Amino acid sequence: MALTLFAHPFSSYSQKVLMALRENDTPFVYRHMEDPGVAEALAALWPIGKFPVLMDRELVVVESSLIIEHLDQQHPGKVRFLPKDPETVLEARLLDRFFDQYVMGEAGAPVLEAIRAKSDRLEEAKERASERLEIAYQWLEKRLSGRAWAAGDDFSLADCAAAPSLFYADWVHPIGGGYPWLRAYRSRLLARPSFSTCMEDARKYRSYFPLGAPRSRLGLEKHALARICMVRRDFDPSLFTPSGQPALKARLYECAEDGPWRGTVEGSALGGGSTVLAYGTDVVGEGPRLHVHPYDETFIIVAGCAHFYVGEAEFEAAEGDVVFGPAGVPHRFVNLGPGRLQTIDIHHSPSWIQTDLL
Ligand SMILES: N[C@@H](CCC(=O)N[C@@H](CS)C(=O)NCC(=O)O)C(=O)O
Repeated sequence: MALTLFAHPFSSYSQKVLMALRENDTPFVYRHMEDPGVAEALAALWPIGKFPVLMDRELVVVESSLIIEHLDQQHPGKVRFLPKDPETVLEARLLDRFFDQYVMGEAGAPVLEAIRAKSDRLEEAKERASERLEIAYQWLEKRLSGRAWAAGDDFSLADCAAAPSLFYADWVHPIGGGYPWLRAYRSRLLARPSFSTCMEDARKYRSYFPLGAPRSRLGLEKHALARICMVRRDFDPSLFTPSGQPALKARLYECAEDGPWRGTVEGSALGGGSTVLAYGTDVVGEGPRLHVHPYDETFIIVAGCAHFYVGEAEFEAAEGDVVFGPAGVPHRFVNLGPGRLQTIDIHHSPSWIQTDLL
């Protein structure tokens, strides 16, 4: 294959180029920066050591914007990244520079500060980033008003730069409700399949983000929707015969202790049909092993953020979310961080029955 890309799924500049490759289904070999020997191979090609780097047969192409221009010239597809008209091409380049330097660059500054060995200016760096991003958002709001894409009428290089920049900048300094055009533009980019694939591939590296990846806004919106749509059904108590079982109480965990809390109350202890587990961990990346139950399970995320693997499905769940694991479907979850994950897990069974698979 002619093209090889040195990249990492969590890297914004890698995502910019991956988006362009995926827009045109351009075939390429992915050299993941965490695979053995890949960082060394990259350093031999490009002593600066930054990625992405594209190899087109013998030619080494560096810098994300130039890689996209190279693809546009040498491997054109249905989506053209550089507009034909000379005025619009300058607009595309301006917006590409703007997103790289004044959005991604500013958002990246506190991130770099946080990962410095002796980070003593993090608060200052965060404040500075917020001030500068606010100025960038104001400019972009005017610029994007009435537009679908950043330059001209069509998707371009500028939009490839915009997607990862706005995706991450919003984590550092949220794009407020006063920027409706910018927020709508970000949502449009995030929904584009070439970028949503990047987001999915990056998801499992979210714990790398030193300032803490955000809670799922989508999750919150889904909840708000669930509350609005939820219709309670009344029933006629006179037609119902109580079972005669007594009400009982049991202790799941000692909340006077610091936590994270773990504990179990089997349904049989309360005379009920559900077993309740508390599971918590402060260790990012930690979680129960892959396992399966012969009954359904409902997980309530009480604090923090988790990545769930349920059969073929994978998703992120944050504080306030509820996840359903059907009977017989292997599942596990890990703490995505930052900080503590605390869940309450309801096993739809009077006793806890489980087989660990790994
Ligand atoms: N201007 C470069 C920036 C590339 C860049 O900063 N890449 C980051 C990853 S997103 C990197 O290589 N970081 C590792 C390092 O600096 O050693 C481009 O557009 O490609």
